[in-house]
Amino acid sequence: MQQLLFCLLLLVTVVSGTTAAGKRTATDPQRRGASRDAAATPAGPVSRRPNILFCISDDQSYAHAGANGEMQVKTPAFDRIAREGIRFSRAFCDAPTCGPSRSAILTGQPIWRLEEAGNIHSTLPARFATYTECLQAAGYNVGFTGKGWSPGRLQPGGRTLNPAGKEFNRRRLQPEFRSMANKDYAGNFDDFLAQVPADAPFCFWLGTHEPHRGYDQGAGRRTGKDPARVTVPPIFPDHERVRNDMLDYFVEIEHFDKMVARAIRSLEKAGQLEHTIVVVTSDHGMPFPRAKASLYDAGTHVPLAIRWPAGITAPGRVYGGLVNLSALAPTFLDVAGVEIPEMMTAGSLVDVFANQSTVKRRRAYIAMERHDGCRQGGKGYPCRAVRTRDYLYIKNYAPDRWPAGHPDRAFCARDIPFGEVDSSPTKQLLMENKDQRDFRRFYDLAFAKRPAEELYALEQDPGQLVNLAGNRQFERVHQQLAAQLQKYLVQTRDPRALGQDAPWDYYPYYGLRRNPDWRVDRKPSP
Ligand SMILES: [Ca+2]
Repeated sequence: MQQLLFCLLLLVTVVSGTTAAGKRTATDPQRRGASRDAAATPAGPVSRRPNILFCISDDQSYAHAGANGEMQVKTPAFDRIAREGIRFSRAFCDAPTCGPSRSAILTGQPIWRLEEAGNIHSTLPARFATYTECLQAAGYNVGFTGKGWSPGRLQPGGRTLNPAGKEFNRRRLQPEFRSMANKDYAGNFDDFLAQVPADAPFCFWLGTHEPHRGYDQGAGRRTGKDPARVTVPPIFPDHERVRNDMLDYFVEIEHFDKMVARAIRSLEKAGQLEHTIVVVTSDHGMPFPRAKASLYDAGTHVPLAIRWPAGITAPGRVYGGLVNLSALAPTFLDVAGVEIPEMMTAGSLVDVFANQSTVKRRRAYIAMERHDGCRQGGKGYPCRAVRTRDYLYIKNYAPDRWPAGHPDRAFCARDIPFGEVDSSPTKQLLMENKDQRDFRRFYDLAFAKRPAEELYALEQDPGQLVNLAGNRQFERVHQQLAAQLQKYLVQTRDPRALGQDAPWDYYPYYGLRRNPDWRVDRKPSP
């Protein structure tokens, strides 16, 4: 009875714009330095703070989930969370690269505010608060399995524990295909649940290594999928090898979804499902050319579904506002009634849960600095983008550099050409056939240098193939978006937009180095 009363109370307070702790929600996605109530007190003894199960796949584009329209990917768990919660149709990562995207999720800040953490194979400095630490300090039991904050090194940033929480990775299994990790993610979640003290709320990060490459070639066909039925994005040639590459990627997404399904069953068995916010998403888009490690939708538009019976009004909705994944950190703190640190510039989504959106989320912002080490001297590919419902505007700060990495593998730490793009049958197909008429266009889309500004009109060009920057018909939109992007970057203190020294080209690189001669340049003395 007490629980029922609390659920009702929570619903009322969420709808009226306050949390269980009586604190106003932080619903402005672009707020900066907004004053906050100091009330960090968790809800009282009769109240029940929700648990959080955060499920994140590694490299999955928006389109590739059943509920988002791809019928050949079987994702019943994602579909259920969407059906019984909210499906976000315009959610974007903050950066299309594992480490920086995860750092933004944990800290609730865009990557240009995170110093070293703006690069992959780097560190997350301890001075940046994470939602996991804040929840732990407020009495939550916090853990993770699989891929948490990664890849990088903790020690240079002054940390000893993975920012995703205490590690639970002891249980192993024999995966369906060799390319998959042998971690029993759902079993590890069970181990975590078993040690949560009775009545303590918990926060768990279930991060799979799938569908990150490599793949078991032919896995898609072997599970009965039909290459002829694949929807080939317009950024790739419609070719058998591409279709099969995509099927193999689908199989790995299904592995992730099966783990989510098992974790949900565990919550049900423990009687915790109704008290748990379940989030299912990915760190960024598919590991294919012109996707991962690019600011185009294929690299940045991600699946996102959130289920929370006690706090989501009118479940089964689709929310079409523009959302960055960095909004999750302040959201988790908000629902737990924990104070949101001043430095978290992203805004909470609690008003979306209440179906009383007071904030018009018209823009998402995306950025990249150094992804892999694939240019001479450790140079990255600095770029920023603003995505609206109708347009994508990109600013490339160093258009003289190779966006997908240098063609000469001698300049790549991993010793591969175009090192931003993971090796794959699709990449290989483009490189092998670059001199053929039918392939050249796709090769250039993936690997050629790009102009300083790009503008795409999504209604007529959802694949983002025709750059309209410089087209007089779109001059006004172009200027507006460029000004909006610049304004936001200045407000959130991006060194690049402020014309200050941008440090990312000179931070250490802790990734794999197959090429012994590759190194990061020393920062020139002022
Ligand atoms: Ca990733």
